[in-house]
Amino acid sequence: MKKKMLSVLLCSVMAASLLAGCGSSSSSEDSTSDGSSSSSSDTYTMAFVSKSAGNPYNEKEAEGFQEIVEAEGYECIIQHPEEATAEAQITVINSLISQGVDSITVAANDENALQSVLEEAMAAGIQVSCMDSKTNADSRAVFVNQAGITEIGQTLMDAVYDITGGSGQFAILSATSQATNQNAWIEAMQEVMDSDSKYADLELVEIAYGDDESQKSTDQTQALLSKYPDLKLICAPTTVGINAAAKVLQDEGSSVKLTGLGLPSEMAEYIGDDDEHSCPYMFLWNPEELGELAAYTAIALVNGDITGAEGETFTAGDTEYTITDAGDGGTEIILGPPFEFNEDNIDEWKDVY
Ligand code: RAM
Repeated sequence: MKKKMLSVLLCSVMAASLLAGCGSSSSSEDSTSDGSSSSSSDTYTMAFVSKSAGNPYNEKEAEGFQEIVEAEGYECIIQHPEEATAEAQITVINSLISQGVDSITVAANDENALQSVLEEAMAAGIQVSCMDSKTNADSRAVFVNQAGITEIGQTLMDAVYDITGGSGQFAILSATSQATNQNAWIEAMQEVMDSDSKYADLELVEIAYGDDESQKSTDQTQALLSKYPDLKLICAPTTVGINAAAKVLQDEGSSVKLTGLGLPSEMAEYIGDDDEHSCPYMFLWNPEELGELAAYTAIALVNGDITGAEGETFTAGDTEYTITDAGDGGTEIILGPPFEFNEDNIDEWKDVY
């Protein structure tokens, strides 16, 4: 760490002397949050800041990110903030700025609250991008998005419609109330419901927030069950929430069904289309592949291969991606469509992620 500060100081002196290349490399000994230490070298340092610690989904994103960054010969710093809050991420990002990293990829806990710290990072020459959960357009070069927002909203509403038989009460168990990705998906679900009279007999009774904490998600599930005796289904667009709800519903032998976005490795025992299982089917994408794509994106940004502008293309592994309009004044790169996990394929996937 001392050595890192020295390197930052040295870097500033060099910049003041108008020597080229200072901001584009770093020589450091950084401890990653999982305790591993990246080696000292003269190369770019790429950081990933997840939503929070203790969420296996975030760890899988980080694994994919780190694997590609290191395979491509760069240094990697992974930071999992203590809590899924903007404040916790601001602390971490401030520290990354002082360390003089070259790129920061963030899964944002809040769309707008990170703006000033990320603008500071960009002003210091750091390439800023998002994955999984975006900031506003002014606070990023580009967003690496797992799947189209409308597509996820439609997919979840189709599942709600199908599993409930098209009528009755359902609730949403989300992550935090500020989470950009969950809020966008929930809004897309509501737009789908409003756009077609076929959903008119479905009633969304409550959006509850488990804050991507297991115990809080369990408590929120129990509260929904006691508040709404006629509830037919819970839709949890968060891997932490769906896992907690699945356990409550299955342990209690509840007739309330569940769908949403879950990790196959955590949900295998709850997936099945019978009374013994709480979740007939659910969806996700591969979080490791999302991390990998985010790493390729950050690398392309620091190397100047892309700026994040609409229409630019770059290669990630064997695949060529095109940067598109994200519809919020900024741009995005989409990994692919969400994938359905059900009783026929869950055994194949539960050991994959
Ligand atoms: C949780 C997080 C993450 C989201 C997944 C589906 O792990 O909230 O941001 O993408 O669920």
